[in-house]
Amino acid sequence: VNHYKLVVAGGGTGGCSVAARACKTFGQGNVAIIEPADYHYYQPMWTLVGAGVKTVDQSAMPMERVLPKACDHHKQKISEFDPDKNTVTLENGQKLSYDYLVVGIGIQINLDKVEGLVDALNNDPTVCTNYRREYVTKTYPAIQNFKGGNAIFTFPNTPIKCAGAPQKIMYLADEYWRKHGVRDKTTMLYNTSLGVIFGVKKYAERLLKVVDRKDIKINFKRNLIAVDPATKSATFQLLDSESGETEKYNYDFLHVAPPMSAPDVLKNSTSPITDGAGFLDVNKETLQHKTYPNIFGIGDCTNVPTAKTAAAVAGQNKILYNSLQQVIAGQTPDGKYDGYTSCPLITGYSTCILAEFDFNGEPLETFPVDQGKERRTMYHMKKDIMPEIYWRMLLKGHWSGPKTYRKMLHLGMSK
Ligand code: FAD
Ligand code: UQ1
Repeated sequence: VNHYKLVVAGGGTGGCSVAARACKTFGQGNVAIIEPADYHYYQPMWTLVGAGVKTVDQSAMPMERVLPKACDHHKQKISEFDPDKNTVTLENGQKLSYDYLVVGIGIQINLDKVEGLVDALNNDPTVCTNYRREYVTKTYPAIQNFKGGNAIFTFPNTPIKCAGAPQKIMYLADEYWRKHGVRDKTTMLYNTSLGVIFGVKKYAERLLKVVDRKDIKINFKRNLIAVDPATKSATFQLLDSESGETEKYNYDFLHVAPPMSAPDVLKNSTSPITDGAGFLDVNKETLQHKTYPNIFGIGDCTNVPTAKTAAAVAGQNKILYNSLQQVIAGQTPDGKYDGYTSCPLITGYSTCILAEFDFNGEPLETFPVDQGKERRTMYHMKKDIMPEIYWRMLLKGHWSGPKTYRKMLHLGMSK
């Protein structure tokens, strides 16, 4: 059994940002990072990849280039957590033991939970999803080849990462189809499992205006349960119907936001480390595990009750690292994560509503302007500036969100 002072599970946004901080102080050979993937993807770019603004290669970096040099990289998947023995088992059977464990293994995408979806994604060029590397490159050709008819965009009946992404691609497609003369031959539908367009009232009100202006029809409480590429039909469960009624729609274009869940490996831990829904059970303010004080969690795999985004990881990584240092020093963590998260709601090829909010769904805006307005500046921030902040600062452990800037820009008057 190899022993490490710190094991970091996952080399995604959260894992990298914490490992980068830890490697500086723990030194060579004391930190292991366990990550099976060949590439690290900047997933927030995938909306723009789907819209033909960026290429998928621009969102990719070889994993070796983003993981801190001073950590030992195990290119493996974790197959089991054993929190009582302080070990993790890798897929090759090797066990690693740790003093401290940080879990950042993301959220699991369950394509197989929608009947026929995998078949449709593999064989029907009009069905796409920006949520997966292997399918995000289908979206733009599908938009370009669309000649009118029914275009349907879905939102699943589960927690998802970046809850704005299912509608951003819809606004981009609308603009594309208007420019290319097919929009007047098109019915656009947003079929969402939710009862609202967005969870924060201020931005929901503005988005309803966007949908109205673009003549998109929203059907609330519709959950995609089956896709049949042979008949080009999509079946939705009516979530308000007690008798389990369904509705069938013909599609000529279908963008799916697939169902997601906590990773199975967390639920299969030898002793429970998750909450009832299967997400890692951590204190939402300190990110320390509720029953194992030497375990910490970051990002999409935790039950921190905020929108699951890279922006939230930015708000969390420094707080997690401080908690870890306090525990090592024998102190009680006193961090107070406020739930900061952000969703750049792209509403077209040059506009964006920059939603930023906290645990209470209260806006927590960085700039001293009304960010609920569609703005060109915010579009450029999202397209050109955020990737730089991500690769150069967040993954290197130098970005803990815009809080300092928010305070400065609001002359100290903001939370
Ligand atoms: P991830 O970055 O997904 O990393 C998880 C890592 O764990 C992966 O590298 C994976 O290979 C690894 N892993 C999984 N299982 C195991 C295992 N068993 N053992 C070891 N390693 C494992 N966020 C924003 O802030 N703004 C946006 O505009 C935005 N848009 C988005 C658009 C799309 C289409 C998508 C898909 C996401 C978007 N996001 C956005 C969300 C953002 O990408 C995620 O919230 C963020 O990457 C979460 O970081 P994480 O570290 O929790 O998980
Ligand atoms: C952010 O910090 C972040 O993480 C790097 C994102 O993920 C890509 C974001 O989308 C946003 C909006 C932020 C917040 C940063 C600023 C400057 C408002």
